[in-house]
Amino acid sequence: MEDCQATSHEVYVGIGSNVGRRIMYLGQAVAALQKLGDVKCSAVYETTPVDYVDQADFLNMVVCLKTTLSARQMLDVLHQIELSADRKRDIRFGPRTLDLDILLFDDAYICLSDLQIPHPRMWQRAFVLVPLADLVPERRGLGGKTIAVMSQCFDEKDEVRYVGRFW
Ligand code: PH2
Ligand code: MG
Ligand code: MG
Repeated sequence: MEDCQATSHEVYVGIGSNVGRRIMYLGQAVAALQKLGDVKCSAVYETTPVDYVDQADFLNMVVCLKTTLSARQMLDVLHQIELSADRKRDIRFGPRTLDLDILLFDDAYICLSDLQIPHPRMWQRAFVLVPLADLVPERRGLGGKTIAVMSQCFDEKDEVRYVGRFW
């Protein structure tokens, strides 16, 4: 018999907001992702900005989504969700109502001009690895260490403060 089931993918999406009602924007993103498939959410953390430091603190979290969308389709959908939160693209690494980044897509390695998976900066970012460790502490990352171990290897300047579980 022909197999008509579309392949399901496991996608990890990093979510951040540091403009306006941050928790509301995170909630909008979770609701939009829930329409695409089953989701599991990390806790929410308040984090000190990195890369571009002269901006407000972020709320960050990570969502695991099971979906039949391709990585390219996911990227397009994430852009649409950002746009619906009135996201502006002006300063690189600067303030944003909502930022949705594909961190991991199954075990895929993708290197295109506009889509790199795993996310190239995720391994240096406590605001990604700490919430990711809520969902997949034993998964191994760059260099073979577990996400749980990597998430504990940051200085105090990479501040990540637990806020709570909302979803
Ligand atoms: N996102 C950035 C740049 N800096 N800092 C924190 N703490 N959290 C973020 O989500 C973040 C950032 C660009 O995407
Ligand atoms: Mg980002
Ligand atoms: Mg982004």
